[in-house]
Amino acid sequence: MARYSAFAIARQALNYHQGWERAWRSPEPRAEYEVVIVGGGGHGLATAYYLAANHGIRNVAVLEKGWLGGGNTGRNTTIIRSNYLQDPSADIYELSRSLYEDLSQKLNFNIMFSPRGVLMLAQTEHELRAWKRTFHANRINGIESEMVGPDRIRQIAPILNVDSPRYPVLGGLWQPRGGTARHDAVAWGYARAASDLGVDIIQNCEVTGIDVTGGRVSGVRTTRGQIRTRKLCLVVAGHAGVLAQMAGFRLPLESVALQALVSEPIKPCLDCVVMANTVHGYMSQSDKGELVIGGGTDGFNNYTQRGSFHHVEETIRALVEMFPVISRLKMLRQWGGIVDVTGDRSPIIGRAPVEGIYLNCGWGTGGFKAIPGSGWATAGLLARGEDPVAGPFGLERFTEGRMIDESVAAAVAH
Ligand code: FAD
Ligand code: PYC
Repeated sequence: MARYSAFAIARQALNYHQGWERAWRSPEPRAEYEVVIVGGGGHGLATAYYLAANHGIRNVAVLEKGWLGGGNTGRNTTIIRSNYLQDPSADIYELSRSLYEDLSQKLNFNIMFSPRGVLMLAQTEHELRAWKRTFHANRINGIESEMVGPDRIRQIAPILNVDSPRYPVLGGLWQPRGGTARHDAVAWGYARAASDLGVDIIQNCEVTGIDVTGGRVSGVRTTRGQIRTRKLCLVVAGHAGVLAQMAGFRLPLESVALQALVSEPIKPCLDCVVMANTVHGYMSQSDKGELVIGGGTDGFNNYTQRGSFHHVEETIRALVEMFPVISRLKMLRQWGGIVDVTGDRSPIIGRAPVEGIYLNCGWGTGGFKAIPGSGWATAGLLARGEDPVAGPFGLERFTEGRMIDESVAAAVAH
């Protein structure tokens, strides 16, 4: 595939940009693959890319029922940070964050990684203690984060109402190399690079059944025919339970809608990400000037990809309290995604109860930041049968009682 560069843009400009080739191939599905990945979101595509790039396994298909990134990957608010509490989480989220640093160069695709800093506010004594504990855990795990007081917070985010009468800001956990990236570019960048290495990316291909023969996976049935495989990786986020049911097992997950909204675009006024978990809302500003706003999950399980109205009201009320200057802004659009939430708010990466089936799911409200690290670890698991980073996240932790409790770090109420 031709390399993207400033010279390529100049060359194409001479030809009115008529000569660009398609970013990834669109092949017909073959009858059999060494590895089939279901789900063309960030995690599925990154897994396919690292299988090819790190392990030389290229006989791989990614099957996506809609379009790439049309699930949660293209619907999230793009916060990237690694300030988690538990050691296994520190390993995977910091691996991920560090891979984001030069991902644009590695993939030759501008994913617009912007390490603008993420600030998580403490507005109660309890929250302050929780963030201090996380800060110390971060230090032990070599993750750069900092406890900051109200004066420093005034400098970091001048439009923030630090002296808010209901919940004054007492401090915060600041991760200076956290930030954002362009979500769909992450999916497209991995897709293009994986396709270039020989991975078949097949859109509009819904998996409707999973064939299990003698306790082992033998293939999938899809809207574009049957495909044989002995290694099947399910990476379908909110639909993980549906796919598990096709293979005859259940997962400890709940699927709920999480929603976000953006305001009309305004001039730059906020150059970091701020999360206010006590009042419950978070906000950043996109390069286009829109304020990107998110709140909590719906209180009931559903597959609507919309989210309920009362959450919009609650979230806006919280953010107007914290950022009074936004009170007159108009909302531009609102949407939702179906997130797959586990009991300990940590993901599942590991083998399924059916031989040959592997799982990457349970990222819940926080998996965008994890895409590179998760793809790296899942590819290792598929290629070698085990992976040091993926290891602790196996399904067996729920029966062995080895929870990886990240209910505070998950940051979004559910
Ligand atoms: P997805 O991107 O959902 O991909 C799964 C794919 O599987 C979909 O494209 C779907 O179409 C496909 N699929 C489903 N069933 C089938 C089938 N039968 N056959 C074929 N394909 C199928 N995380 C953060 O880290 N930071 C944030 O700021 C953040 N904000 C969020 C805000 C919102 C509103 C939402 C909804 C989520 C947010 N998240 C955030 C979470 C993050 O978006 C997800 O954890 C992550 O994108 C999951 O990626 P994925 O590849 O696993 O799933
Ligand atoms: O995981 O940081 C996060 C997050 C913020 C909003 C949704 N998820």
